[in-house]
Amino acid sequence: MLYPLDDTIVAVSTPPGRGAIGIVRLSGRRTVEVASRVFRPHAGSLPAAGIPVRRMVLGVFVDPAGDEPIDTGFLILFRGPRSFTGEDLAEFHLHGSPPVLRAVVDVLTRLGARLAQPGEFTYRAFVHGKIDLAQAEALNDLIQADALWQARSALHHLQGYLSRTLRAWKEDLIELIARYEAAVDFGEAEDMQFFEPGEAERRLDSLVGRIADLLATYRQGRALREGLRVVIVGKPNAGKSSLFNALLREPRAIVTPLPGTTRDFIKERLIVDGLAVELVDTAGVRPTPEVVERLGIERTLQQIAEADLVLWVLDGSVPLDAEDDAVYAVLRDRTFQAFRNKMDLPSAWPPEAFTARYGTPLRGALSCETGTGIADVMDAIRAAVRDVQQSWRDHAVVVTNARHEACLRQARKALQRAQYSLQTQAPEPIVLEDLRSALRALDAITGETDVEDILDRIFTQFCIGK
Ligand SMILES: Nc1nc2c(ncn2[C@@H]2O[C@H](COP(=O)(O)OP(=O)(O)OP(=O)(O)O)[C@@H](O)[C@H]2O)c(=O)[nH]1
Ligand SMILES: [Mg+2]
Repeated sequence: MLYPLDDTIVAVSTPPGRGAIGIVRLSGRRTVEVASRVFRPHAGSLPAAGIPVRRMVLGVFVDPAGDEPIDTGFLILFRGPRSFTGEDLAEFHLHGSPPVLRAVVDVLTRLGARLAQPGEFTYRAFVHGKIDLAQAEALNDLIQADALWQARSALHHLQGYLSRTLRAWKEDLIELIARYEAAVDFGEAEDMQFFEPGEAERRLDSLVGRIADLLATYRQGRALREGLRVVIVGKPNAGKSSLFNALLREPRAIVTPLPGTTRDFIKERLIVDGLAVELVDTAGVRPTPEVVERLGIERTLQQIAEADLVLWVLDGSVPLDAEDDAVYAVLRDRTFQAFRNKMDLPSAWPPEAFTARYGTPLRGALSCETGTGIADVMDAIRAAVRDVQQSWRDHAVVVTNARHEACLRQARKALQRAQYSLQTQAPEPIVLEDLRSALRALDAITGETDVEDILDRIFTQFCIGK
């Protein structure tokens, strides 16, 4: 147990600071008793039966020690299990005045409530089965979101779309396991047929296919939750930091005429059409750098490897040279958008020279000095943002969380081992081992590890009848 469950917890649930309202939550078995001692409903607002459930009741919050009023406000009472935490829960909607909220919490702790630990209300919701682990994570993502699409995709998971998909797959897997269990336990003795020929293989193939499809959504899904990674690369002095600043509309990165100014990458967050974008300025890539610069370049390579979109900035005022070739060498195996910078200066090469040298055309031309063409770069970012949003619309469920992705990979790996065992006609217990480990991996996403489920299947679904 992460936190104890048998006491009553209290916390201010609105953010610290002053506001029109402040909400204090109380949850646990003594909620009704404690709430009745501190809250005096206004005359007429209370039916004879006591505080009504799931209704806002107007009244006064008092300190029962001296019968001193602390604030007027509302009480909403929820009775477990029909509450967020799954147990009795009270919300006091008071004025958002820090001393008032502090006094209310003091009174409630004096009456026996304990100050809640971080996430403790949600933990209780999880333990009481109101939400699963993936939903608890989604709830946190929703609260932590700083772009609308982060919130939107988190809400989707909070509403249980991922959980329901996984549940259906787990049921298929449990059925498969149940039949194998039966085959191991009873098969030989009873000479019973637990699978049609080829049926186990078909079921496994279908599961592996569905998991692979879901895994394929992660590339875009990660961008929904963590932000789209846009990395600016190019040779030293090309104007990468200038572009970075222009996109951010603030002089965040140092710009100088000296090549090798940016030594380490710099990240800044930007919201583009409701999606978080992590913009990364990097150290210029060149073939023969000195030590510090070389370390910077290694980091640039790392950033490129993790990028969702690579913007290659070229200097149009100096000839294409070995330094540009060095940049191309690290980009050749991936997609990038190339922009020729410094178009306010006399041109040292025609656009076709780029195509001839690197086999792909420039995406555009710009000048960080005059601002021309910055909008085209923004359009390239917008297009990548739209791809992520479209991918979300195109899929019923998208994996956004690295932990979920790792679990899915594990599950797929175990199922692939089982496929291999089937092909090579390995004994049933070996197949079973991998099926069970795949189930554990899927269970880890939603946070249930349920052998009972498997046992149930055997005894309720199969009429072994002895
Ligand atoms: N005329 C002109 N100068 C530019 C333009 N963009 C950048 N510069 C200048 O080019 C020089 C290098 O710019 P930076 O933005 O520091 O280049 P960088 O690619 O970040 O360089 P490193 O960090 O050294 O790799 C600076 O003197 C800028 O003022 C442009 O569009 N036109
Ligand atoms: Mg720079």
